[in-house]
Amino acid sequence: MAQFPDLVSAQPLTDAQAMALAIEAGQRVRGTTYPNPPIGCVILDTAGIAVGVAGTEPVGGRHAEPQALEMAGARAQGGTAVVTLEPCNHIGRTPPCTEALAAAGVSRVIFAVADPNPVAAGGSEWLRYKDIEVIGEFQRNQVAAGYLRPWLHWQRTRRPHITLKTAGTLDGFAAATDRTSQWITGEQARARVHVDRARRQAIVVGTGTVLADNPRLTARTPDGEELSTQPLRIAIGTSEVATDANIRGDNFRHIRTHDVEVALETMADMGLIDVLVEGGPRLASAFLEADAVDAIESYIAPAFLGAGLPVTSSNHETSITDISRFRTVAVETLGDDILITALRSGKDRG
Ligand code: AOF
Ligand code: ZN
Repeated sequence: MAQFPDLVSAQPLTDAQAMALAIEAGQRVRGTTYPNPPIGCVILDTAGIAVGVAGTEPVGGRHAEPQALEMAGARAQGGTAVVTLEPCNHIGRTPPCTEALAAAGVSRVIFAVADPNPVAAGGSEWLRYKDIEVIGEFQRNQVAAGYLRPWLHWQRTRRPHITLKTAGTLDGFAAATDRTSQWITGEQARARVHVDRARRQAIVVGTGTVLADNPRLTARTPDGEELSTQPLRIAIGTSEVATDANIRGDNFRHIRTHDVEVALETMADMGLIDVLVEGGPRLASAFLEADAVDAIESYIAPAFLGAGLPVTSSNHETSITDISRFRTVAVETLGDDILITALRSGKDRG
């Protein structure tokens, strides 16, 4: 069940506020629904009060809409459904959401992103045919450039969406020369990294980093307890991973290649949609040079090391035309640190 009673409202909401709530609901189920997209749905009663809020259940379970409708009960009659994705119009693993919305007597549907999946698309037309008012593309970019981006990328390309996470000082070092890195970024930034890991399907590092740092790559609370969702842990590279390495366990995979294209294809075959690459510097550079990085999440500490392990490290000579430039979509302050989220745009990237 992915119903969120704590998100229902006491006051009437504007459509924009309702969409923000739907985005929050979708965000909460991110990492638990793949290969289905993490979708949020809010049902507003005739007064505009949010009486049902839900997100997609794990695959095979219910979509967001029927769960939000269940919460709303009779109060959905004459109300509005606000959804982050166009309601599906197909009998897949579950019945069509369009029919559930019509049966509940909803008179208006607002969604952010049209469903690019040809099998599920066509919801708008069907709802309009049933005399339900449909407003599409409402705050589309907030959702399309936000947490739905990996799934949309996968729908277009059938390849995983790669987010590169870096953490370092203002002079671009991820660790000191002796590889100690413990307290470069502060507690808030580290807590955020762990929550972010739990939302992904896989966390990737190079085998060099596995050898040097022996990371666990689990998603944990600040007290060290493992979070309920744990992504796959993948090592990429040709070096052996020791039988007692911390990264090993049920959800460990080793992709034995140095070739980013091969690694991407292997991850696509594994059905991965939302992948976080965490380094080290060689792997980060290899992904950047292959233009395989779709988004970056860069944590920067207001500190200098002067020397150490760089955030990225390439063997190739570069000139300014080789620069990998991204478009900043968010800058957040986490304690003393800042987090820059930026997207690669261009071909196939929306
Ligand atoms: C919605 N609401 O919450 C989600 C939707 O196999 P199924 O039946 O689960 O359908 C999967 C497709 O449904 C998926 O590819 C996408 O197009 C849509 N997902 N649609 O109305 C939801 N998760
Ligand atoms: Zn549906």
